[in-house]
Amino acid sequence: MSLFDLSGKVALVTGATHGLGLAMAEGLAAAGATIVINGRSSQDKLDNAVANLRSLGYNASGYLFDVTDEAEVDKAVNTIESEVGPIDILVNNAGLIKRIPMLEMSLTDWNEVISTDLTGVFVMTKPVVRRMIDRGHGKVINICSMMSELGRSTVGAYAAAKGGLKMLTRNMATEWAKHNIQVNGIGPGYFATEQTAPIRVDGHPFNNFIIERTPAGRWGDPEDLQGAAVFLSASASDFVNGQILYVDGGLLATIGRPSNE
Ligand code: GCO
Ligand code: CA
Repeated sequence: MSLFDLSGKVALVTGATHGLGLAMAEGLAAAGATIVINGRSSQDKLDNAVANLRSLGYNASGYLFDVTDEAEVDKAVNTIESEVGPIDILVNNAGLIKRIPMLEMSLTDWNEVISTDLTGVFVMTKPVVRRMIDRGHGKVINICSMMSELGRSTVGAYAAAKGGLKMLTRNMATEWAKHNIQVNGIGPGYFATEQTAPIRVDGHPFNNFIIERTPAGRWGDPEDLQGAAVFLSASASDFVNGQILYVDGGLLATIGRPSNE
């Protein structure tokens, strides 16, 4: 299906040594893309993830850099484009969460979340999109969250960053659409990853709460994101711009239900 074919495309997925990033990288690879994954701190983890993708028969490589460091990012984009090829698809997935009540959260913690989850996307996207504009096409996918729409106690900084990322997505789409660049977001619902492991423990009240709160009645499997990632990377979405596609088992569609229903 050529509408969804990514053969010949290079996709960079940030924060993709594990979890949702790695699952999306795999999905793009399965659709034909050459994959570049990024990690921030562990060369070993990065090498393992690349080896894994290669063992599945995919064309993959990895680059270690920090998406919040402008000089490192500029250098990495240069190196990737000369060693692998022009980046056609950028998935801004790198992010972190700190679950701390707001009045107990230090400014240092706040700044760390905002700088990775929001500012990092600004820093990462600029050098990539400059080159996309020169080439006349490109796809950017920003990984948003339920917290782009909803609040929850203890995740104030994360919600502020992910809500900001939704608006940054719309603004990027506004500025670059005329260059044939599509910028969209994916908003994952509650997924079974390392990030949610502490709140997914069997018997943990939050675990039951999420299963009941989600119409599909389960946590998302990272593979549930692959279809959305391929769609927003492929020519099938060439006139879709500035949208956030929520992949949430129906969570945002509903107010929830009383316990006797
Ligand atoms: C939390 C969760 C969420 C999710 C996700 C939801 O503590 O509420 O970790 O923030 O990870 O981003 O879409
Ligand atoms: Ca995981």
